[in-house]
Amino acid sequence: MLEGFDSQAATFAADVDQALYVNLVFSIVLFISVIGPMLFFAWKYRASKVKNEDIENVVHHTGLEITWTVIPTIMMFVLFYYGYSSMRALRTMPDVQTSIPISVIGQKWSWGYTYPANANGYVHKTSELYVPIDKNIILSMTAPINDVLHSFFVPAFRMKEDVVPGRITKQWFNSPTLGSYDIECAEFCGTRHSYMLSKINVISKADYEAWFNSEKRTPGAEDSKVSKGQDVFETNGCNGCHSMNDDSIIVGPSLKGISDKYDAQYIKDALTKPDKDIPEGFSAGVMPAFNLSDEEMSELLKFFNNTDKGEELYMNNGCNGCHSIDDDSVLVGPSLKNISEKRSDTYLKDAIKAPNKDVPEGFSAGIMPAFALSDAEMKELVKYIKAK
Ligand code: HEC
Ligand code: HEC
Ligand SMILES: [Cu+2]
Repeated sequence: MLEGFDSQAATFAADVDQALYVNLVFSIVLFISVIGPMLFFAWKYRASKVKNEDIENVVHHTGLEITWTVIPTIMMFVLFYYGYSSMRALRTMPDVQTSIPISVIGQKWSWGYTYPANANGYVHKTSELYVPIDKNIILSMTAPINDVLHSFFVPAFRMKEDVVPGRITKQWFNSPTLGSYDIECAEFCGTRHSYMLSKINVISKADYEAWFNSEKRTPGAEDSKVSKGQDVFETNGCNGCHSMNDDSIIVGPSLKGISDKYDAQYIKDALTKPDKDIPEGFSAGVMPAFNLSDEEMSELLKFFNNTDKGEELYMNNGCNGCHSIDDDSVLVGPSLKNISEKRSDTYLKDAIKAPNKDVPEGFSAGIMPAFALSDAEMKELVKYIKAK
């Protein structure tokens, strides 16, 4: 079921519903007044009841003709009034000064939102839309030039507008009810069309302001445990086509463990020239080219080279009690910062499994305990140490 559909969650939703109901009632009245008499006369003058000599040629009936012209005409004008006035409410943009402008990108197969810069110059980008209650919001929507048509549809707001490559379409709204409302794509746009979903979260003004002036990823987030790289991944819609958590194929191949398979250059090329190397079983021309900034690229690579697991192992096994990793200070054991420049993977693994084998100069054996980790854990731990 659509979330919040019953709540008429935008100021103009009631107008749109009223136009719909007037339309529905008039349609039923007109349908019955045409089909009803037709059925009645078809029955009354059925072939077995009428003799040829009884048939009269009626030429004219002024009263009847005026009635069936004037009444439907008035009804059509009433319909026009409701349709036009609700459309005007949707199409008349509010004053920009008193509104929040937000850009919307619709692309195969995800939605992305970019907010104005806050006082510190920080620009929020999200994959769900966050707006304050009782505030006019103006959406400027577009799709990348090499993409296809989409349509931004919010059923609970009774609002829908096309999103067109290379053109900016606008839609405004003001929501007087807190809540979370579904956004769908209402223009068939290919394989993952029905998964092109997002949400509008209407939150209190205070929550919005607090978030807007912060660098937090989402309002109310404890703090972004989510990295900048994951943001890049989601706001560019990579997650619409690539799984990161498991091996499932969405449209493109799963990118789980991608940085173990390929080097940074290969990944960069895969983004800028997606049709250069095509992995087996996939076809060219599906993945659009992306032009990320150097910073975004390096955050993305960090995200692919995910070291969360390793960091957890490092902390939980108490390595941090004896080794610094962010600077060169010596705690009990040597600092592990930049250790990958000095030591091979095998050396590091041995040093953790059998610490007394090779003892670095200035330290003594018998202090570091041996750790029995599984191969997978060892791999994650070494990856984390090496990334530092
Ligand atoms: C419209 C769907 C789509 C989107 C969006 C998309 N990709 Fe892809 N991606 C594909 C397909 C299909 C392939 C396989 C064919 C090819 O290489 O072009 C692919 C291939 C890749 C590869 C190479 C994988 C390999 O094993 O060789 C990488 C890396 C990649 N994508 C990363 C990304 C990133 C990062 C983003 C977001 C910035 C992204 N993709 C957005 C569909 C997509
Ligand atoms: C009780 C303190 C202590 C703990 C806990 C400890 N270490 Fe050590 N570590 C040392 C000492 C002392 C040395 C130097 C002597 C040696 O090699 O045994 C060392 C050496 C190392 C080396 C070799 C460094 C080099 O330059 O040769 C690595 C790698 C290492 N530790 C990683 C780890 C990891 C990973 C953990 C957590 C799983 C860990 N250590 C936990 C004290 C500790
Ligand atoms: Cu779409």
